[in-house]
Amino acid sequence: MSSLTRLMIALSVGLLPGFAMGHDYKVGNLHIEHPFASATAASAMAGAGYVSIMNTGTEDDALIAIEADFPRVTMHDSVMTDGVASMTPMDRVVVPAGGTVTFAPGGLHVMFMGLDGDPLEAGEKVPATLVFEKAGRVDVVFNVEAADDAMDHGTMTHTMPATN
Ligand SMILES: [Cu+2]
Repeated sequence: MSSLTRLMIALSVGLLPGFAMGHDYKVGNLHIEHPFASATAASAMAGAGYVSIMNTGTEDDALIAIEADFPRVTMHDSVMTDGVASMTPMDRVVVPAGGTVTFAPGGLHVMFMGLDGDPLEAGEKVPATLVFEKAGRVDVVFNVEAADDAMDHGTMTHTMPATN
């Protein structure tokens, strides 16, 4: 999908009521704070996205899927073993009652896979849908931000072409 198409989708999403109030979202008892993705190298095959989800309810919920316009979108956890980082695919990420789950560099992250020559660029908006077991679906926008080089899991681990 071209940057222009993404931009047009972002603009139309921006017209929805509530969007201009701030970069956070609500569905049921879940508050979704500041979804963002790291800008990637031009040759990157995948990018990493991050978000914080707070559950103010009295029942656990779980994030079970993230949909976006990429060949594949998955959730990963990063585990450091003897100084070597490896990624574990996650089918569901529990958002405990009264708790907060934070996707952040070095830990849980969303992977936008199959960029293939169309990198994530700072300032770009990536529309996505978060799917929760109980609360259901909510449309969000991941803001692409300049990568923090020291912590850039996106560039460090997701550029191996053979892993597509
Ligand atoms: Cu990953």
